[in-house]
Amino acid sequence: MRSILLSRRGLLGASAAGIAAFSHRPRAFAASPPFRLTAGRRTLEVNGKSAPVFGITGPDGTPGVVLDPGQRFAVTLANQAGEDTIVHWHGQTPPYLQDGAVETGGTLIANGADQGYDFVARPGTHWMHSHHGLQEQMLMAAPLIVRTAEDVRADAQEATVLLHDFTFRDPAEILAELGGHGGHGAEMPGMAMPQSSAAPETMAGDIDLNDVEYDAYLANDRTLADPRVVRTERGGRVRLRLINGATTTAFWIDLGALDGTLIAVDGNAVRPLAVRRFPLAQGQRADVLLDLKEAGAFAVLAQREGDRRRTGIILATPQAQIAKVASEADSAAAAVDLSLEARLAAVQPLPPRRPDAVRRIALTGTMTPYVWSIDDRTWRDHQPLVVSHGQRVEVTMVNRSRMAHPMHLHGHHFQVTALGDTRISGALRDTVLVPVNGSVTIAFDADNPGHWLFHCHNLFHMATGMMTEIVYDKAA
Ligand SMILES: [Cu+2]
Repeated sequence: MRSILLSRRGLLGASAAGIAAFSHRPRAFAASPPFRLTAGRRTLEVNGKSAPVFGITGPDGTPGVVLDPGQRFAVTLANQAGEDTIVHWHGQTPPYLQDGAVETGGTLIANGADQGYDFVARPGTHWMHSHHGLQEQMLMAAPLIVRTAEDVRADAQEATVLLHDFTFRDPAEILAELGGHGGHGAEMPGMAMPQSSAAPETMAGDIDLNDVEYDAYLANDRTLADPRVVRTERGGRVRLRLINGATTTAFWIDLGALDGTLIAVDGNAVRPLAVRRFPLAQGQRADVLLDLKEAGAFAVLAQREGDRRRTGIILATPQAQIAKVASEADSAAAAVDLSLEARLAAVQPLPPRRPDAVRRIALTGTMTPYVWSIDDRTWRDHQPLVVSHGQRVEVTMVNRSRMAHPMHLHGHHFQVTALGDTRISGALRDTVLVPVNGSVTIAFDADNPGHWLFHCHNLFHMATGMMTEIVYDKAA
């Protein structure tokens, strides 16, 4: 098994052997030239079968990028994927033309071409993924970690875990079987679509879960049959950087025997909270501190909501025996919910201020026909949320559909200010779950002018149209 040793007190140098993917060893300071990322193709072995997938890798072949404190996001993205692409820097707050979304002014990168990016990096656990077609389903996703000076000083080994849902099938075929036509809602509203034969969605009372069936669930490209093993020190401290990069799957993170302390969500510090099992919706991140008091091997698991299937990695102290962990839990997990959200509080909340602009949107759509929308409009007929530069904006999202939607706003981090009718001073985030029959209110400062996508992070919901934009020009 390959280990993913990470820097502890900066002891591991660049030449340390065995550092494979997802290493956090500081890379050379890259003030110039820009860090080079390649969006390319690779082959993954899953369930004993090889599968062609995409990947986004740095010069040393490891996925994604880890930036040092103060380092700019100065990146040249080389497209070697064999087709057009564009990559979104999820969690970053760049000028909007560098956001990585064609719909809001970004430029598609042709195969063989490069594109440059240069902006102030926002610290935290973030990620990058294709924002073109269904490439994200084929694993065009990678971590984007920006460390703070405090992270570097902290006596903690860092381990990044990128979760994914994996299929051997062509994602376009899955979308077609769902009855969706893609292209952000090029379908005719109200047109009868065949009901999906591919995805017997899990029924849990009044709600639909898991609209796509997968062949495997991956943590750092591996299943539990052959998981990533992170060697740790006994008595050591580990900082997990968990990223849900799955396209349609929400997970329950299960720390098993370990007591965790949640310290950040979506790259933003929260008041430390003791956790053992908590939800992580598509697009969301969570940073968790673990103290390995005892020697042994400890699984960090991610179990699919409404299902027994799970994935994960193993933390193992030296010489610890690593027992096999079953790929299925004893019982199905519940649907993800707002149980964690209600307990989160930002370390640096937005300054108190009355909102200048208040908007309310309904999350709409159905499984049959498979069309997802906002205010019953797909992207093709979307109504932009127009606000003004400098405003405090509050948006209430009311879920009128039978599926939960993890809603992501590009270019901003918002504070969760109400769950239903209950006001909270919640976490700062860029992605929040809006459960069935629920509503969530968020507030943000309109401090990054441009056009910003605001969409469901279920890839197939977005592909069939569940997307709008927030728009404001620079104040004169
Ligand atoms: Cu959705």
